[in-house]
Amino acid sequence: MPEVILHQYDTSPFSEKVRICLGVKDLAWSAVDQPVIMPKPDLVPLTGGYRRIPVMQIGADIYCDSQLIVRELERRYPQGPLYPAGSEGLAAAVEQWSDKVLFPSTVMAIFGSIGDSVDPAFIKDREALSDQQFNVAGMKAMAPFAIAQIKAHAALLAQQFADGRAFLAGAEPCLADAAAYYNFWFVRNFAPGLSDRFDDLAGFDAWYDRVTAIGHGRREALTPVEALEIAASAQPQEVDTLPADAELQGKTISLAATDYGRDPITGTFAGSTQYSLTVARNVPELGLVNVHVPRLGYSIASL
Ligand SMILES: N[C@@H](CCC(=O)N[C@@H](CS)C(=O)NCC(=O)O)C(=O)O
Repeated sequence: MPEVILHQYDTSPFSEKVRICLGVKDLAWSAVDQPVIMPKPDLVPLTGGYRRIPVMQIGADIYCDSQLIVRELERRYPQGPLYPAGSEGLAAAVEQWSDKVLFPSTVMAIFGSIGDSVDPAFIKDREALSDQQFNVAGMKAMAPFAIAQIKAHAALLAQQFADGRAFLAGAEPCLADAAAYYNFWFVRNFAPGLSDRFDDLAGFDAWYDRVTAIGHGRREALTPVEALEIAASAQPQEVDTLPADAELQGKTISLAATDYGRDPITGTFAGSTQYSLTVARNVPELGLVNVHVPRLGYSIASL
């Protein structure tokens, strides 16, 4: 059975980023399909409150946020580098740009265009997730602007292909490609014809097709119950702590995303790296699990 378990759903754009990275590494993995809206009774016991998708599970280690998931994939499975030598920081910076700058335009363009035909339960869920920032009427008004923004972002990427390279950082695909790609994948699949092909941006469509062709690695299916059983029968990996965080060791803390979906994860501080923060949680039905979040974009509070 594959070690890597991805809690996801097929229509999730951040999951698509991770699925392409699994393809770059040609990894075997199990997909646990989770609900698209709350409640998520088979996810929240693992994460301790975090509800967003995707979440990666390896045994009793739970990795929240695609940003940390891809970093952990790289640490454990270095083949098919996601952070290629000489472009490590650049790949991560392109990811930040895509997640934080391009993604909001993508959401606005898609839901401003198709919002009226979307299940009202989904709209209500996303309004709550975003503290009412997700607003279909507002997005409708902004959709033409958002579409123009998406095209202007695509033009930035297209500049990279002027020298004939196949992928953003060179001849091989990396995180930059997966991260830049998923926004266009989201538009293309959910509001086709809107702003998804750019024949006039030399090299862009051919790049998009090359990233699609990478695929998702070797995917199997796992039930949520099986995933919980795997967590219950495993022990978390040992984690180190950065010297700067030593005073937090053993303290009760809470970690939370700072943008949306800010449900806190409370537990005992268990470790940190330059990129991540970890809490240990003792869950009645699972035993000890370690929940990891990225440092970037997450707050930490001592309780
Ligand atoms: N920064 C997070 C963002 C994740 C995110 O916004 N995921 C969307 C789905 S693609 C989500 O969780 N939506 C609400 C939900 O599924 O409950 C990440 O990179 O994983």
